Amino acid sequence: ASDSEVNAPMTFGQPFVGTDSGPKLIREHGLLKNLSSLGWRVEDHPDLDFATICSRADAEKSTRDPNAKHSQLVGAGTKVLADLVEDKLSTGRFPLILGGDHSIGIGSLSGILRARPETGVIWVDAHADLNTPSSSESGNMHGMPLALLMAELVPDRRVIPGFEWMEEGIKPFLSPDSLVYVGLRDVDKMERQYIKELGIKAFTMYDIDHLGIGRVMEMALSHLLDRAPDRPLHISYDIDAVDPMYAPATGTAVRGGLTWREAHFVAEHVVRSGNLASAEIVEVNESLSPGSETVELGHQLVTAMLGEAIL
Ligand code: DIR
Ligand code: MN
Ligand code: MN
Ligand code: MN
Repeated sequence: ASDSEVNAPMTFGQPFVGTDSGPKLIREHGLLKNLSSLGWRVEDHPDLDFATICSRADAEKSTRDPNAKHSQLVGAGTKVLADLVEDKLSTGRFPLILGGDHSIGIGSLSGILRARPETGVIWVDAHADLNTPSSSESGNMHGMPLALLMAELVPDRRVIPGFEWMEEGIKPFLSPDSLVYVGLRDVDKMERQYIKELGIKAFTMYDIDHLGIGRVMEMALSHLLDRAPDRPLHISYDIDAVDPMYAPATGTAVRGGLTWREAHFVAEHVVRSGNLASAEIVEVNESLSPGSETVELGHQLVTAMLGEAIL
């Protein structure tokens, strides 16, 4: 099997510096060696340089837009990421995307849906990331990636400065029934309404407490795979899904999250389906809790998503 590691150290989707250190730190934990020993032929990529992908003049235009902060930068960066991910998939590789903040999901998913429109998505997160520029209370684009992928929520992305590219070629839209959430516990009022209106399958921390992570993951995969057993799956793993006891080094930590084992189980169970075709980990920001085990956990979750099992 061939794996392509794409490093996407985006920071512009949220307010903290340091989110760009994720790819470097996770690799310093020996990621490439682990992946090789799991049998992957790893094709390593230099970090995407998001600060220079977008011109300074363009960057200025959206820096203070309260509805979609730094949208020119996020838009320019995710355009490049989308092209790269699409290319990797169409040449038969497994893209592993290391973020960066979760706004990179706009790019990863656009590329994935262009290459394989039937993909099902598992979004592991404390948050729903389903705000539109007008519903968002923060204006931070890491809270918007899924809304920008759904025609029902943002039918024309070209109105957002920096996202003119999103109507080019095949329109990559994610159907609400191709998405399942795991780990939610901090959902904004409008996001709650969208989840209900669109009928998006969501497993919150309540469901995990109630049913256990085993049953929840079975139900999550059966939602995506029962009617299409061969469809590819993508997992987008926000480290803030995990309890801050284990993953404090992230920008928007929320108490009451996944335990160390539950976090691993999510990845391990998705791998066992045999359908996983791409994976992403985001929002590791070491500088917010230096010396914590967050990076180690991120590294372990990546190796679990790439197939490491206990036995
Ligand atoms: C909040 C927080 N819903 C927002 N979102 C976060 O800003 O839209 N996503 N932190 O990861
Ligand atoms: Mn997120
Ligand atoms: Mn989150
Ligand atoms: Mn977050």
